[in-house]
Amino acid sequence: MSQSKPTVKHDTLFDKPFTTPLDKASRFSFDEQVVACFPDMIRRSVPGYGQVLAMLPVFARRHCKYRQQAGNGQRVSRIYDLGCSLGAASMTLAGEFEPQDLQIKAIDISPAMTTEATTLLSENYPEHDIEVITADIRDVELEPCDMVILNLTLQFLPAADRVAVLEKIYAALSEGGILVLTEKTHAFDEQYDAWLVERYYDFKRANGYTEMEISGKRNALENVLITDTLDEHHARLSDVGFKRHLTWFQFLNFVSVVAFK
Ligand code: GEK
Repeated sequence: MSQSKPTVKHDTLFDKPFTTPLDKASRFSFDEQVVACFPDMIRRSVPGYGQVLAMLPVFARRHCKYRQQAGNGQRVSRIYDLGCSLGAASMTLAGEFEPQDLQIKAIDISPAMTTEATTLLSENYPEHDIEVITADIRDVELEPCDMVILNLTLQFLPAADRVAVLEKIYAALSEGGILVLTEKTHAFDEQYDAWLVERYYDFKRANGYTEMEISGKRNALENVLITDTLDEHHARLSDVGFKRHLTWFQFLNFVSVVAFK
């Protein structure tokens, strides 16, 4: 008796935004539809996403030590999570710190994201001092802080606005504070870049993405997600004043850099 080859079942619910041919033309935006599938999508499409998040509290322990004054007069470590989406970075930090030690300010421009982040963070960490703010990070004033997280966010800003945001972060950080900047990058060398991009698509295939989903997302992100090279990131960090910054993580075309003030 011949047995038919088992087909891999793929839950299309999670990839709804990129599954119809028409979506190829649609511009990517962080709306309700993206929010619904976001945690699954980001884990399956960003190499190292979980590992980078897991290290944030480790870095915070080393570099944040109650420098800032909270409203109640207590000293807290103030951390900004810029472009927080559903608050995964804030959630990871809250899970590793006592409520009285930490003040988190999580900012995102998308109301669909911040509405959901507010619910998730307040349900999971009701005792923690976490403020979720709907705003454009280009417009917000930053209070003095000990750590800033830009996890896959700078890449969505127009290239011309990136320096100003980093200057603002540098000015707000206290001496000894850190910025953790995680980004998708491209390689300067075309051949290397082609190899990295192809292996990145292999990574997505291995995580269950179909060809249509991969090409749909690539088209939707065109002109929305603009990558820099790793050298450009380091040069920009130097330009805004960071004297020391190093690449602590790289997985294919995704990198994370820590910059020390
Ligand atoms: C995570 N950090 O899960 N101001 C504020 N937010 C913005 C802006 C802006 N100008 N532009 C884009 N965003 C998260 C993941 S996702 C990465 C970050 C991704 C927001 C946008 O609304 C979205 O929520 C986030 O930046 C990027 O650790 O989807 O690849």
